[in-house]
Amino acid sequence: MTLNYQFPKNFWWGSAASATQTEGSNNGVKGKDIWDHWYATEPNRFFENVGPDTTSDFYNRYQEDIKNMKSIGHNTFRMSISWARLIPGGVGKVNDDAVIFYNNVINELIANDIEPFVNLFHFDMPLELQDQGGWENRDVVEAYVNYANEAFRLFGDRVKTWFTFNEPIVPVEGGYLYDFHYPNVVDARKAIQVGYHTMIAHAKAVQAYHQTQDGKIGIVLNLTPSYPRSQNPADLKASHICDLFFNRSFLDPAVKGEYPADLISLLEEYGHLPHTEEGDKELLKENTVDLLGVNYYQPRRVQAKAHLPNPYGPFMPDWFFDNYEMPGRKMNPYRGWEIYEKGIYDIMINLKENYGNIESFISENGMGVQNEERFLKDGRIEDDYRIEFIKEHLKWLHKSITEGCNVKGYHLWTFMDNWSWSNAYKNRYGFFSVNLATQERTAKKSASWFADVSKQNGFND
Ligand code: BGP
Repeated sequence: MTLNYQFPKNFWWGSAASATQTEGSNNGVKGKDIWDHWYATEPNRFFENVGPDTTSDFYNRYQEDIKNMKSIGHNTFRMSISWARLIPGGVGKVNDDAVIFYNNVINELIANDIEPFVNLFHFDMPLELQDQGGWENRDVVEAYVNYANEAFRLFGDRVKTWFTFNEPIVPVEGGYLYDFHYPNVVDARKAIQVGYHTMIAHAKAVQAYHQTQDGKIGIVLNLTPSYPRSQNPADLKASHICDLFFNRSFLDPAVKGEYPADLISLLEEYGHLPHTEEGDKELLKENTVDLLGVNYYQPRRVQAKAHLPNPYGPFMPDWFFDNYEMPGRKMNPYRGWEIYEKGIYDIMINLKENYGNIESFISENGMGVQNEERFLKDGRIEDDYRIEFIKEHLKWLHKSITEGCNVKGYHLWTFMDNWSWSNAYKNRYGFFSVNLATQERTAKKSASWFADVSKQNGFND
C-alpha cells in the first residue's frame, strides 16, 4: 500500500535536544558555562526565575528516555555535548565522569537502533573562556578545535554524523545585538567579529574531522526565509539585506566556503568588516560541510525603512529593514510566532538551486505552547494543533523531495518538554510532557501519531 505522503527509504525520523536544556547542570561533574553564571547573577532574567539546574534530568534518566524514543519509532536523535562538562574550564583535562556519561548515552542509543547525531556547541560557552572574551577572542577558536578533537577521538568510532554548531547566529543576536543571552552586549562591531570567529572555528573543526575521521560533519542553521512586503525595489532590497545578515552570513561560508560579495561590500561601506588573518579565506573555501541541518520555525517578513539608513545611533542590521506584520498571517496562538508551512519548501528549493543541492534535513521544527496543561484530558495532553503543525510542514517537505531536493529527514524540536534558555519552561515543545516534581514522562497524543508516521514512513491525508 502506498501512502499519499510516502517518504524515501531510510528517512531519518527523530527529534533533537541539547545538553544544557536536558541534563541538569548540577548532575555529575561539570564546569560552569555562561548559563550557570548568568542565572547565578541575574535569576530574574529567566522566566519564573527557573535556571539550568531545573531540567528533565536526562543525565539520570536517559535509559527510560531512549526507550521512549524507540517506542515512537525514532531511528535518529540529535543531542549535544556540553563543552564545560567534557572539559571543565574549556581547556585542559578531559573529565572522566563526562566520558562515561556520553559513552553510556551513545551506546544506549545504538543498542536501541537509534543513530546518534552529535552537535558540539549549542549556546553553552564555558565561563572561563567567556571571561577571556568568548568568541570575541580568536584564541577561543583554538580551544574549541581542541575540544572538537577530543570529542571526535572519544566518540568518533560510533558517532558518524557530527555538527559543529547549532544556530550560530543566536549567540550573536542574543549576546551581542539584542540582549537576550549573556554577555548582554549591544555592539554590532563585536557581533560581526563573534560571528566571524565562530565560522573560523567551524571550518577548523570540519578540517580536523576530515583529517582524522570517516563520517560526515555539518552545521545546524536556523534559516528564516525573508519575504518582502511587496515587489517594489526598496522592499526587495530590504529583504535581500535581511537575508544577507540573518541567513547567508552563515549559510554561504558553511556550504560555499565564502561570504556573499554583497555582504562584504555592505560591511566595507559602513566600516564594519571583521579582523581577519592570512589564510582564513582558503580555510573557509577548503572546509565546507558534508550536510546541513535546517532549523525552521518561522519566516521573516520585511519592508523598507522609511529613512534609510538611520545616520544617528550606532550601526545595526536593523538600519536596513523593518519587520512587517502581514495582515492575515497565520499565528501560533500559544507562542506568538507566525506559522508559514511553505517556508520549509522555499528553503529546500533554495538549497537545491543555489547551494548545490547539499544533503540536508530538518534538524528542528516544532510548536511551542504556553500553559499546555490546559489541553490535558484523562492524563494525556491532546495536542492536535501540534499534529496539524507537523503534518502541514511534512507535506511541504514531501513536495520538495518529489521535486528533487536532497532531504534526508525530519526531527522535531523536541523529544520531551525541556528548559529553554531565558524562556525556561514557558513554551512546551515535546512529544512527551514531563512532571518536574516527579520527573514522570507522559506521551502526548502527537507521540503516538508520530510513531505511526515514522513506522509507516509517511502518512495519508
Ligand atoms: C531553537 C533552539 C532550541 C530551542 C528552541 C525553542 O532556536 O535551537 O534550543 O530553544 O529554539 O525556543 P523557545 O523555547 O524560546 O521557544
